Amino acid sequence: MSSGKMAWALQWISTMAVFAVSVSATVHKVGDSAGWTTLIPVDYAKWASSKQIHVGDSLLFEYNTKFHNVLQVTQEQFKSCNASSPVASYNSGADSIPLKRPGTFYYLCGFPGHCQLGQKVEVKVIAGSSSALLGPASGPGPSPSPMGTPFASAPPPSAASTLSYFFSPICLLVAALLYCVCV
Ligand SMILES: *[C@@H]1O[C@H](CO)[C@@H](O)[C@H](O)[C@H]1NC(C)=O
Ligand SMILES: [Cu+2]
Repeated sequence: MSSGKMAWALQWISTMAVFAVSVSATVHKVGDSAGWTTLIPVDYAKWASSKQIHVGDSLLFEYNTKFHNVLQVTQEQFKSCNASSPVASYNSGADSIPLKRPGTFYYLCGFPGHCQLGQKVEVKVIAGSSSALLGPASGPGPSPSPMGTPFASAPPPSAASTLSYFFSPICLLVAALLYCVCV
């Protein structure tokens, strides 16, 4: 084989390895194992404050569509549980919402009374993508006093599946395969 090809392949592999690290997007399941519900009194504010949510991550709302939906609203409407003119609405029962820019985003359930019961969540999205393979930023994270929370029994990382764990082995495998084919 030519050394040119070899160099190219190595270059490509290292590029993909960097890509694998930088393209890490975490899926944050709202409410963790409880999901998006009123059946269990989930403290969604506490849930949100326990997460580090970055641009590029996404939220996953899972719920029974007979009883719930997801409406993105403004801060004012969030405060007053006003569902009359949402910014965006979702009703698939497994809504994946990509978070494309930093800022604070407000979601509530539009079914009568549910927001008042606490089915509302305020999400702060931090600039910069999460880098699971580089540092502790999106690891298990800071766990704000687990004491006194009746429903905090779920292990912290269970709900947040980090794509980078898939990405890096897949990228490296593809790179290795291509390397074998090309050289
Ligand atoms: C809800 O929001 C709409 C649109 O902003 C507004 O017209 C309405 O008065 C609000 N309702 C309440 C009860 O605040
Ligand atoms: Cu609801």
